[in-house]
Amino acid sequence: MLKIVLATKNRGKIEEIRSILKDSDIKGDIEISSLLDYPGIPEIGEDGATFSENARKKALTVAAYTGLTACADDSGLVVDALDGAPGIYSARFAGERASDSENIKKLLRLLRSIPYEKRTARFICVIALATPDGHVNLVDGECPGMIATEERGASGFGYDPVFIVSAYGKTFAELGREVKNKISHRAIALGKLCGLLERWIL
Ligand code: ITT
Repeated sequence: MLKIVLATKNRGKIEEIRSILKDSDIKGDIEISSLLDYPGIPEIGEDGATFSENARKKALTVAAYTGLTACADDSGLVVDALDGAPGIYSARFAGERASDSENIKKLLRLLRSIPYEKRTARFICVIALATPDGHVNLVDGECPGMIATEERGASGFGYDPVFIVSAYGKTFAELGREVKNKISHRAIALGKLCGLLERWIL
């Protein structure tokens, strides 16, 4: 049994990662915990210039702290009309401790005058898997879409109520967990991670 600690306190991420891994071929071979089980761990500063640098740092720090294999997700929303913002700053777009709703409000305000066809965006997710002895593997996933003009739907977290998946014409928050977890940036990255873990464990 491989013990993996998810290097995050974000409940939205934890729920999605747990649920996707529960449906995978390696579900019987892994035991998942998260930073919610390690409340004493010091805050990890996200000072990298890319999703990959931040994911790598979070995974290595948590693997060293816990002595377990650690899996870190660094993700965010890249909006073309904003030159890639909020990008790696997605969690703190409207300020250091900003809520999801404050971040969404700022995004919609900045895009106020941008017509629908120019509101193209994508979610990016980079996942780093690190061992306590300092080895790191990186996988990634992307999901293209459009930014809505108002919030729609109640499922998910973060920017889900304003991210429209073009193929469905609905936001992630309207599509719900089951669909999101099949097509999201995180689902794609985790699919690759499972392939990697299968070769490790099985
Ligand atoms: P950890 O660093 O503890 O994992 P965090 O929330 O700070 O938690 P990130 O730095 O990776 O995580 O920022 C990711 C932000 O991007 C997240 O807070 C959301 O605002 C947004 N985001 C990422 N994936 C998303 C998704 O699937 N749906 C909606 N928003 C998402």
